Amino acid sequence: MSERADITHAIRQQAHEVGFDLVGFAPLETPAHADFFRHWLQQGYAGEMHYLHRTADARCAPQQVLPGAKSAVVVGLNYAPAVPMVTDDPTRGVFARYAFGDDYHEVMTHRLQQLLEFIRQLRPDCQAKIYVDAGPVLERDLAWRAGLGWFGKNTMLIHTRRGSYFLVGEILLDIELEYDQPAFGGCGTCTRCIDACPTGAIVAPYVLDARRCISYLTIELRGSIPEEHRSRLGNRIFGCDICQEVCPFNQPRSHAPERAAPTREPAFAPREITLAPKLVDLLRMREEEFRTAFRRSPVKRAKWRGFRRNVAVAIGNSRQADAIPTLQQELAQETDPMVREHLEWALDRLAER
Ligand code: B12
Ligand code: SF4
Ligand code: SF4
Repeated sequence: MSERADITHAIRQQAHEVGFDLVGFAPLETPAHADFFRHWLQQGYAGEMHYLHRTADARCAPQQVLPGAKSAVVVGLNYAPAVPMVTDDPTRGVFARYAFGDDYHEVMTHRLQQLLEFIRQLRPDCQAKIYVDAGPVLERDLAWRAGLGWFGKNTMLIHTRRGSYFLVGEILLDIELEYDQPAFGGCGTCTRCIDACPTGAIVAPYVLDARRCISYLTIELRGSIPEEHRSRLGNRIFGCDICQEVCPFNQPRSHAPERAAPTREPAFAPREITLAPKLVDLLRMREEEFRTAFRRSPVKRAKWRGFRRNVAVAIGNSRQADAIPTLQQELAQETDPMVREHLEWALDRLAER
């Protein structure tokens, strides 16, 4: 075996050793789907995620992100929880699975640092950069190129045997490695995710209008949630997994028991508060309690006011008239006009019933 093959093999083994479920290797080239990404931005589908526009050039030229970079080690970490999801009680909030435990940015960055230490034992002088989600990298394209999964019509990266409940991170390196083949697979004639999306956010196969996606509306959007979408949010208060829940590649089968199998990552173990909490209890939380409950959790990204906005909408959708006094109490003390407007909307909705 060549030295390059030896190093690649050793990194692959170590990546599993430090806890990653998937690992692959890609050359750093212009992303195959760069033009699609630019077209997507031009259509306005990114909404208020201006950082995607600002970093578009870097995303389409990953070689520039680290001078001399040649390769990427791309990893996937399974986050499927071991506990069953409760989604059908409208008085209880539903968090996206990836937000049940600790923040994956921290968890994966820490594990990638461990992996990089190992790589530096093999190649002490190599230059490297670690990214998890937040870097100027088209991660799905890179992970596809590294063989981790193919693109579903819901735009998720899907691993044929494991499904799509995995997160992506990478180490860019200035050394050459032995590269994997791009992932191969497809949805066939299935359209379940497109049919199930409550807000019609998958506007065509492989095309997601983020402005309509519940994940964007409950996490990224800072201001008011457009009224036309509020009733469709149901009880999803942080992110959304519906287009993954219905996907056949996330249903375990005898030939693919790893699909949606529980994560091995202890940091992703669910916090009590993320397991079907009562919506009225969440609305009664004070800011300090919110900060404590969601310290080092992805949920803090929504910020206190965004979180209250989301909970108010879910209560409005809950048909629970006995939530009216709580809404009134919260309205009496709420000073933020944006949150007030959502509390009023919820009161109106419950009064209609
Ligand atoms: C912005 C963003 C969002 C936005 C927009 C999502 C979107 N689909 O574009 C919002 C806020 C809505 C979002 C939601 C979610 N996100 Co997000 N998000 C990102 C982020 C930061 C950038 C994605 C991006 O550039 N979008 C623009 C589109 C055009 O690019 P793309 O999604 O990469 O899609 C590629 C393919 O579709 C391909 N392509 C295009 N057309 C075609 C056509 C064909 C035929 C084919 C084969 C391919 C193909 O080209 C595109 C460019 O590479 C990435 C992290 C990163 N740095 O890349 C995470 C990321 C994509 N998100 C992730 C996750 C987990 C989620 C959620 C599941 C969270 C949740 N539960 O709420 C949802 C899923 C919603 C969904 N169905 O996509 C993971 C996905 C892992 C995976 N297995 O796919 C990522 C990679 C973060 C990570 N580090 O793990 N997200
Ligand atoms: S995450 Fe939810 S809202 Fe977004 S595309 Fe999937 S099903 Fe639709
Ligand atoms: S639900 Fe069907 S169409 Fe959607 S991603 Fe899964 S296999 Fe593809």
